[in-house]
Amino acid sequence: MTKLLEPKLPEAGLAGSYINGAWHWPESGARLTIENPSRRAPICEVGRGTSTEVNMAVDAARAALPAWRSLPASERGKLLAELGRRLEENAEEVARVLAAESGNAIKTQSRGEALGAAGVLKYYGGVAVEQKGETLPLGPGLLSFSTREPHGVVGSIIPWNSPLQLGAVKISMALATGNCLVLKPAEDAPLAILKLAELADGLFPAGVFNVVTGVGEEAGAALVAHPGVDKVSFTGSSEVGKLIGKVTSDRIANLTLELGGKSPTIVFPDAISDGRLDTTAQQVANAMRFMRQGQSCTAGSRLFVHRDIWDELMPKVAEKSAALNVGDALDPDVDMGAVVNAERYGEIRAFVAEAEAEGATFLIGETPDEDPTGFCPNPTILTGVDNTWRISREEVFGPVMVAIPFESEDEVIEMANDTHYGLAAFLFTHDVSRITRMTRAIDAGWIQVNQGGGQIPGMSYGGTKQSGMGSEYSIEGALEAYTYRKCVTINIEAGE
Ligand code: TXE
Repeated sequence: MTKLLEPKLPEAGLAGSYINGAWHWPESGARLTIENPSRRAPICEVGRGTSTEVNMAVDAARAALPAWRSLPASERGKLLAELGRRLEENAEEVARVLAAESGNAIKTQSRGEALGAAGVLKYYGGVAVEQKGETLPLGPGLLSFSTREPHGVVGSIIPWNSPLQLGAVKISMALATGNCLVLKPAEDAPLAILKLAELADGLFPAGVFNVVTGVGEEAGAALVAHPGVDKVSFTGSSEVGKLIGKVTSDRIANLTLELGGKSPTIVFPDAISDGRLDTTAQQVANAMRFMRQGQSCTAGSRLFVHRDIWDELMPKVAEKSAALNVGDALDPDVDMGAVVNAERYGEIRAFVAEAEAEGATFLIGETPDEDPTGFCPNPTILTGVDNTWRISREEVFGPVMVAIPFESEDEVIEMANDTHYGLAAFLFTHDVSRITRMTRAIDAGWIQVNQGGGQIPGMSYGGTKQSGMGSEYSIEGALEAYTYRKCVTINIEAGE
């Protein structure tokens, strides 16, 4: 067996809350145990912050706001880019912590996530200067212009599936646009964010960037409800997103939501002709995010394959997916690690068991073991499934793909859109007219054609329907969601 890599824990950051430029243990003394899902073993404890820590962090952010928003955007950008540089330099160390807490394999996921997060910080560092306004041609006596103003204090809540990447996006978008931030990472995976806070320590003025660790119903709910939080940005489940929407609408606080998905992957016959079978099958497996245990909001978890190529394509997709080496996320040879905790593992198990009982057939995989040594289910592809079954409609958030044959374009469009989600879609065809028709017809914020890649800085990424509102990863998204337009009209001839 290969030697497992060991993570170096965030030393200063174990207190959990980073408030006003200092580490802080919760006054209540309450702690959260962070576990390694690949080994079902505790890693360490962090503070379990509550409204007390949230209040302190929001106060610190409010105090830091006037000076921070007045800094030239290029100065704010420089600091973000420097954080990106520090993260890049320490990427291996941060990636190990990330793999340990999230279960995402170091080899295929966590290293890439650390470098990707650094790229996001550097991108926003560069484009921060693009916070431009407009002028209005109102005639010679009037000067009218608009500026883009930060909302003020942003409260961001992130999940555990890509904590570092999502954290980097929230930090960048808020800080680049002149907002101060209180970030609450997920209770299952706060450690990589604490490593990032360690790297940021002393870089930003105290109070500009704060982290409060804790559970959703306590620290998370307190942050969303705090009257000193002008904007909330949330990535997580649709259920919690709806709850947050009710709270923020009560006090008309600005809200960005990035929620779940049940994304379709659609493969037409020409996608496997002319020697393309192998690469298309690989990209279909990539789109499913098997290497991230399917724990990605964009996962192409509903595979629609044209009936004419079903017999040729499906064994190849099965072969590519089953070839992944499943195991401990810190094993340098492992491709696919563990799902995040016992609860998620249990839910995935229940989804698969239910589909099996309804008559689904396993092309690969099985109902996960009841009591495994690590929460590492195998890649699973189910056939003989209907698009109306629960497994085809709800977000399983595990390595489970359903595959359904189709015959016509109209039929597959109807099935693909028959969901309350609208986040991503993957289309495999080389027919330009079909690409144009299909991309127009499919309800999704992001459609990839002939590939199953990940988000890149600069793209405007976000969903429609119940997948959320607002977009992230681009300067346009940051300006729309993290600033408001202030219009100023000056009568320059008044009194003359
Ligand atoms: O998410 P939650 P969970 C989906 C996916 C997954 C399901 C449940 O289907 O199986 O959600 O995951 C904080 N007020 N996604 O339960 O609860 C919580 O502390 C304020 C898709 O882990 O939404 C954490 O920081 N905050 C998604 C964050 O919300 C609250 C990624 C996410 O946790 C809160 C994750 C409350 N009342 C899950 N309750 C995606 N879009 O990628 C919880 N939180």
